[in-house]
Amino acid sequence: MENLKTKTDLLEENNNVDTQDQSIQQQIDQNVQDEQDSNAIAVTHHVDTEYGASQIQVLEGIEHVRARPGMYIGSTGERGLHHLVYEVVDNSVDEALAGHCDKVEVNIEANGSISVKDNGRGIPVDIVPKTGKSGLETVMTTLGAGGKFGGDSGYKVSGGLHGVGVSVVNALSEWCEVEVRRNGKIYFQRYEKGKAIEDIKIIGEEENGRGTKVTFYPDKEIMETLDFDYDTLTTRLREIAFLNRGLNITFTSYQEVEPKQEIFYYEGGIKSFVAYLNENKEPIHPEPIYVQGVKDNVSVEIALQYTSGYNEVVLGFANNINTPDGGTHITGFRSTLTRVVNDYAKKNNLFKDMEQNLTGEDVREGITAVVSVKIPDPQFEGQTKAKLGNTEVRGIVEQIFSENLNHFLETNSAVTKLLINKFIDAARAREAAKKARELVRRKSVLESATLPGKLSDCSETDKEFTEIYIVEGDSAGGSAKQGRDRRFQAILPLKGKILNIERAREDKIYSNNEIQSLLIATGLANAKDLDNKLTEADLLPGDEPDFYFSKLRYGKIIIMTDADVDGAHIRTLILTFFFRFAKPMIEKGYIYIAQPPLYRVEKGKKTTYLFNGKQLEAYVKEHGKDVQISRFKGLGEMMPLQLWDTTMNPETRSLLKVTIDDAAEADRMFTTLMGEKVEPRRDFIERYALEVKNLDI
Ligand code: 0RA
Repeated sequence: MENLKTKTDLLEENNNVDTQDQSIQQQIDQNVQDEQDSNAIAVTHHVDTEYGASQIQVLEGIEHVRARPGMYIGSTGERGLHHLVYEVVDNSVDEALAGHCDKVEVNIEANGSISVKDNGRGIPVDIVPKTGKSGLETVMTTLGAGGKFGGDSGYKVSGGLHGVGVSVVNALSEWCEVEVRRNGKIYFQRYEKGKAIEDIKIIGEEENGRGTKVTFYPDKEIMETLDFDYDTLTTRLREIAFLNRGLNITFTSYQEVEPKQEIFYYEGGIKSFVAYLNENKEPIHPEPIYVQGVKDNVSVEIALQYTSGYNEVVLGFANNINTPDGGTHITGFRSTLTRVVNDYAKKNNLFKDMEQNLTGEDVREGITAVVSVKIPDPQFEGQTKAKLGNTEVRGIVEQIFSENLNHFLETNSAVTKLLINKFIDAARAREAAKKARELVRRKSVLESATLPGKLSDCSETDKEFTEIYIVEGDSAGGSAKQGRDRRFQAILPLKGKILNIERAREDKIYSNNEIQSLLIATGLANAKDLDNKLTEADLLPGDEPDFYFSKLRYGKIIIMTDADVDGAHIRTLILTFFFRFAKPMIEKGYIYIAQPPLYRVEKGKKTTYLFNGKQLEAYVKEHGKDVQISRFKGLGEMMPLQLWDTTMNPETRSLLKVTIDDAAEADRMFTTLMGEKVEPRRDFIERYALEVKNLDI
């Protein structure tokens, strides 16, 4: 056993993995709540005393944010950095939702700061009796004041990561400046590390001027990185514009030689969102179906459009915040869709020889939908707070959606017929798929003693320690087999290019040999889940969260393909399979990508392995022209020991963990790379061909 890695070794080795501690999330919310409560109490106690007392409380709050930033913004890494921007933007979006603003400008300034400017009413500047300070200073320096203070918007989106308020951004900024246009004047105040360094002052006049501009420069003593990612911000700002019809968001980066700018404005709102998500798919009816209504202060908007494909994309939002784990709005949407379609089809005798009702899965085949609700007091539940919990929302969504959907079906008979036929097809395919799946399962039960012939299993059975390498082809399989540590590493070679999931229906997929090997070897064939493709969103409170994973045979599934275009293609095919058919595997962090080197360079007696052209260029620059370079054509070409040293040895390798940061973007990417249309794929590949960049899904 001496060489077998200890549990902690194996767990600690994911050095370059961006993991998010989910339990922290609950602490954050509790903490923000506590801070708000303690502020509220302090303020009440000191109503009539002087300024000083509440000032102390305020400072304590800010010091706490600076001492424990992770508790407020989740992390101080890239993710946390971007949440600072969202927090500030959300304040402007709140103002827009209240109907007072229709334009937001976000800039990455040349000096690396971020500015967010809106044309709303401007943060009030008069003295707040409770704090003895201006409204502006109160909002900027008191934890939780943003939400409690003023504002008559029906909905407080107050998104950001946790709706922590702009004072948290201020506290985590080296400096922050706010300009308010109000009462014909321009007010200004500057803060450093969360504290005002001067009184609010008037710096000019502007007749009819209105709005707020917040500029902040994150504190490098606290944040691990200050590099804002243009694409990340673009994606989120575009999403906000889709979710708030008519809102104009301009995003400009002045950090480039030529300023880079995007303007997001969608008259169609989430209808445009659905059209955008379907851009590279083949819609089977021209316009997305759009439904909207308000009941008991809950606003519901739904847009959906069916495509010729087989995947389901249903994105849920509550107050502009994505709910990847679903919740009551999504439950209401799904149950209504299934019920209304079945009722309609029965009433109009469209079922012909069908014996059973259509299932939820049948009526969601090929659907792209966005369900967006806005409610006064959203409750986010679950480990990652990614699920909407408000029970009243389900009934409201059901009522608004069923009336409108029924009306649509009754007044659009051509589209309706097309859809019902698609659903009936889906039901037939489902039956066929069930048989194919059962076959795989039976195979896995019958042959469990003899796992797929080409699997080289490991001897350890505790999956805390074990990992399976999925490799391409027999020769790579051979090298890996010899290079591995057979105690905890298993090897499964797949033959060439597995079936493209994106373009095949389920029954085909499950009868494919390579897919069957993959399912049986990993133990996924026995996951309960395969029957209904449950995702975590469907788990009920109290459900055993890891029932899906209990049959897995390994703790890590590592995709190891050649470091070339073909290898990238095969990797994408395998990832597509997991993304479409076993998404929880990705969500729970079971899937990894191995990083084999592309070059070996020798200088004198020293051998170095390099992973891409950039590294090679840098190496050659540093070590002159008298180095020997050899390029690996494939894994099969590497000596087993080389493969172990560079790619498989937990002590020295670097693995990439596959994550899904943005479900919508991930879906678009898979469609682009693997879908029906050739042209968008070519565009994508040409665009990224030169940037040897890991697809960060
Ligand atoms: C509270 C009250 C009022 C406006 C705002 C807050 C406000 C905050 C932010 C943050 C960014 N942009 C904003 N715009 C407005 C208005 C009260 C009134 O004028 O009656």
